Amino acid sequence: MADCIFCKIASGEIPSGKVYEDESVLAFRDLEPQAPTHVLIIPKKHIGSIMALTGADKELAGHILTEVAPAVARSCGVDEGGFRLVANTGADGGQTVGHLHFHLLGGRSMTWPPG
Ligand code: IU
Repeated sequence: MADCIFCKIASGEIPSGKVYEDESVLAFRDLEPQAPTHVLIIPKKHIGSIMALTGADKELAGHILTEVAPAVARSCGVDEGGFRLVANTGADGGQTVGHLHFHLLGGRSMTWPPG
């Protein structure tokens, strides 16, 4: 999508602190980290949020959950200590960028409930 900043990051038009990339997914360091490890995992194709996922995205969504997130956790060294994977969705969910992204946060103890 032309005016989507995460589409521009996915295409390389805007540089990012890349930690993982394959043909359909990019993971990069959040610009305002909320934990020692704070990585955003995004599909390269524009999907607005979890609510915009369709049946055609099952393989992509499964790939992110079963392969990419664990690989990023391992490469960042938070797989054994644990981490949080969260997709803020919509206004009440705190989503500020309208391109699906999973926050992978680790390197410190998380609290619950979130704010
Ligand atoms: P949210 O769940 O939509 O609020 O998360 C958006 C995140 O994207 C937030 O943590 C920002 O710090 C982060 N981010 C970024 O890393 N690089 C950017 O260019 C922009 C936002 I815009």
